[in-house]
Amino acid sequence: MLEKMLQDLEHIQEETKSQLKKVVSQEELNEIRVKFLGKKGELTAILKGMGKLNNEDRPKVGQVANEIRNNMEGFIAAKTKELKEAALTAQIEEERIDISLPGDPVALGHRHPLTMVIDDIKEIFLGMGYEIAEGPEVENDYNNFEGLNLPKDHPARDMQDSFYITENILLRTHTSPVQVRTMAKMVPNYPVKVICPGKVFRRDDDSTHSPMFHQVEGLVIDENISLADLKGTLLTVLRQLFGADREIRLRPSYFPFTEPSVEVDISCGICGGKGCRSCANTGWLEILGAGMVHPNVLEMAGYDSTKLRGFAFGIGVERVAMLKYGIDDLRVFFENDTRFLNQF
Ligand code: 2NM
Repeated sequence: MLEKMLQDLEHIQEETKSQLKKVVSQEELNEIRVKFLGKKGELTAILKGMGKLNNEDRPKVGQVANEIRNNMEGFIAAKTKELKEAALTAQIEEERIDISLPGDPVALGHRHPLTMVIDDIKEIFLGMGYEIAEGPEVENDYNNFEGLNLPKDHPARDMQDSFYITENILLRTHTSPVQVRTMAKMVPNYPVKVICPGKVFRRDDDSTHSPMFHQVEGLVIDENISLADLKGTLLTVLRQLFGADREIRLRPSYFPFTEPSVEVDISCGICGGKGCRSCANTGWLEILGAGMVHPNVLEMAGYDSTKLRGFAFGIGVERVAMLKYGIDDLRVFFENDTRFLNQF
């Protein structure tokens, strides 16, 4: 009886050990635990026979049974740990990030061609000692018109040409109000040497006009400023912008805020001034407007026009970019088609 029970106990221990070897899942492991150690399991079944043992043998079997239960629990615990570790290893393997894989390419943007031209112009003027001034795009009547010698009945103030917010407030039609603000801030100090880049707005819309476009205007006020200073400055700037081989010419023109006023042409970069299709056989391309600041403008700002003079100019950024890059329709700048923009 005793021998038989000890053998049986030894047997279920060995049986547990060997069956555990084949276990690959937590479910199978639980089945084995129930089968050998459960309330209705094999160990319990063997121990039911203990009642038939004599008083001497019972404690021996009890002691061996305890040892064997501990061993079996130990095997199961070890297997549990093994399964958990295997599961974790599998999970880590599954989630592993292959750091050698190339990443998703980031589409790199770049400056807009108009920004490139504005930056070029700024750089040139900064190199000549100018300061850069900026101002609001929504302006009052005085800064946009009145202070620039454009009285209330002047045709350049036509409602057709401007976007009005109220009778007295409008989207600036040029960056000149920034020069007016600069003069108001500086007066009576001089010299004034500023450029004012920015967006301007006019009620125009076709292949050469956009309701929003960009200007860089400039203003110099000092003693003894002459038209020669203006011409020399513009020649220097335009040669840096378009190439050292370019010439310029000044033609008489009219602006309310300058007297005299000029249109500035640059020699054609395609034919070198001989005349070709792109310059309508003239050899010249119109590039900007300029002039000597009207004494009324200086006086309204508080400067003594008998002591000081100034020159001013206005460059259309889109026009410069179109000439520089050979673009014939200004609207492409604002359509944001990356096939166009990526060419620069
Ligand atoms: C132009 C042409 C000529 C100009 C004049 C002034 C100011 F404020 F001094 F009066 N600012 N900008 C000016 C002169 C602008 O643009 C074609």
